[in-house]
Amino acid sequence: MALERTFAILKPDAVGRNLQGEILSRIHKAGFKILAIKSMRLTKEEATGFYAVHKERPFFGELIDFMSSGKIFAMVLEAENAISKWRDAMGATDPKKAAPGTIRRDLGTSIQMNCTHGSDGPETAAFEISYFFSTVELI
Ligand code: 3AN
Repeated sequence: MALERTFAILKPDAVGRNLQGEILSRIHKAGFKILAIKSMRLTKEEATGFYAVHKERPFFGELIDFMSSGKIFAMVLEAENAISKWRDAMGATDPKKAAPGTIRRDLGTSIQMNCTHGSDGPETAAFEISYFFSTVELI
């Protein structure tokens, strides 16, 4: 199995609660390599472009407000089966429904404030990585 890359975000709720160290430690223990990482605050326009696929959903406005409300950590993670492996480590979108031991179950506080984002497939991962990182940042 070839190495795969996925895109991850530590959302404003996680950074605001100073959970970066805890979540990065889980990422290392799960066997990912952090290929690239940056801390930034998204503008509403940048968040809207990132979440464009969700623009028809009823929570879109709230999602954009939340994702631009504070600093995030954006990351590219590398591992075998990185996309599904990171989604497994995060757990279900709703922390109440996420399996015990997952990041969202242990640290998330609501379906919106669920600490982390992860790409849901290879095409999404390619788009999301290129939205945040240039080729030279991924060498
Ligand atoms: P996931 O991030 O688990 O792939 P999606 O793609 O269904 O979940 O949703 C994208 C993001 O939108 C989620 N990470 C979550 O923060 C937010 N979200 C999803 N459903 C709701 C909801 N019912 N109310 C508020 N925010 C939501």
